[in-house]
Amino acid sequence: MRPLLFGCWSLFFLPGSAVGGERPNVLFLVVDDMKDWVNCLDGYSGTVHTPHIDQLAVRGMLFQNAHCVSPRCAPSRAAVLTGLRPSTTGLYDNGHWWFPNLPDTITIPQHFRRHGYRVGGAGKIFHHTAGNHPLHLWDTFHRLTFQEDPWFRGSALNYPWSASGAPPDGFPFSGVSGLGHENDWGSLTIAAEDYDDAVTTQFAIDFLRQQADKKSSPFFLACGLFRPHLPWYVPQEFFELYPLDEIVLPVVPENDLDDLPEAGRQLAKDRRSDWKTVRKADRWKHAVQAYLASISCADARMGQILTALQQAKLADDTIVVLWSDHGWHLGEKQHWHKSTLWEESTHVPLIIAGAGIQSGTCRRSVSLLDVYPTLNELARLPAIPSHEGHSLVPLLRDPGRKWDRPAVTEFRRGNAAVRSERFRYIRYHDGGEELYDHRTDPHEWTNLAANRDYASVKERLSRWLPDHWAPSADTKKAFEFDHQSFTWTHRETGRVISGKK
Ligand SMILES: [Ca+2]
Ligand SMILES: [Ca+2]
Repeated sequence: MRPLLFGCWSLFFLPGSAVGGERPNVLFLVVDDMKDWVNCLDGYSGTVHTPHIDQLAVRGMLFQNAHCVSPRCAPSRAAVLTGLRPSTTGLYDNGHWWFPNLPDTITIPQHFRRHGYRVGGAGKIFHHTAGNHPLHLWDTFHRLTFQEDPWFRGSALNYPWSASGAPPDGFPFSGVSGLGHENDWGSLTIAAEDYDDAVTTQFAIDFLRQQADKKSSPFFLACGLFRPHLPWYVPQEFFELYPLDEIVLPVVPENDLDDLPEAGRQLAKDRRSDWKTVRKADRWKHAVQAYLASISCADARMGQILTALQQAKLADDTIVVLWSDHGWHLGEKQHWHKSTLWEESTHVPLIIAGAGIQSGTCRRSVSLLDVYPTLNELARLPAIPSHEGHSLVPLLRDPGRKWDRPAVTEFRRGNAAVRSERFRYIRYHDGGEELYDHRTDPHEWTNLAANRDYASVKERLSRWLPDHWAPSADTKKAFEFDHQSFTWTHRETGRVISGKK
């Protein structure tokens, strides 16, 4: 398929200012758990304030139908950064960390570094923040630090829910007991600049300021913001953007799950108890408010970074790519959290702008797996033959061009969704199926999988399902990790993987 679609196309097109001159810089912006509730994607029924994302979308190409490769942090990020599907790598879930399993894989920052880029990073790029995030990949890196909370500071892995110790004063800030630390929300009694994402942002801004004087080598800067991931701790000013009486809750039909196969019902049920707890405390609107506030906080941080890029006079020479690792359910399909194969979990913001990329919107169905090959082509780096995504450069040039390739999202071994421009087809490991027609059913309420009129649609989309599912990778528990030397030792084979080679 690839030669037919692409041929020698790329030989004739390179974006604007990158043609023939210096290689473009790359600003790689990652947000965590941000669904399509940004203003320019219109996923939220009320008003969401995302002026900086909207501005970036106006400046570049907004992919309106982009989907994650997997609806959880670790497998989604591993797929984007390695260019390989979970069904190929066996990295299916958050316990499967890419680094100890695939230490020789060339990830995006490594590929750019090998080709002369100065590579910097800050925040959450890979999952998890420490043991899966070797610093030897980067020229400079600032780890995600949860400075606002004494629980976080004490953590060996610098991650909130692995920490122990006394809860911060005022916990639970949401006023809902029984949700656990990870699920809390509110505004903390610290300065806005001390929040974790503000610290990450400041590092990115400082990096950009330093590059303003360095015209000799291009840079690749990855900046990973943690919000709107839980806990939804953001400064009060972002809560104030969303008066409670203006919050619009998702519509959740009581019988929505009746037409689901058993495997679908099970996914919907996973962690529903958190939603029940929230509703029992009469805090559903408050939770939605906190999620929206977290989106706006991330938007503001990105605005600061993009302003710094302009002030350093680097905007014209820098490709900006913005993506979220997956979406989130706030009650849709009676589900709370992520980890499903429905639109709420898979549909994400994806914008590519700068360095001569034209302004526009693209309705074609694309995958985050396409990010790596796209960046390679834009920066004129060698393509990596094993990559399973496809460069979106043809769509950057002509967003309305024919594009028959759907986006495939995989979740755990044997479950996948195929999203074309019009349909979503899901098949679970036990053969259970769902089919939704977005032309008439944007909320995916009516499962058409048993409707014989759609047999040919199902057949056509099912051809894109993985035909092979790799065995599950080793979980982090299969390894002994030495934090000081950043070395993983496989408990059974004795194989040693060093993060400082
Ligand atoms: Ca995530
Ligand atoms: Ca239904």
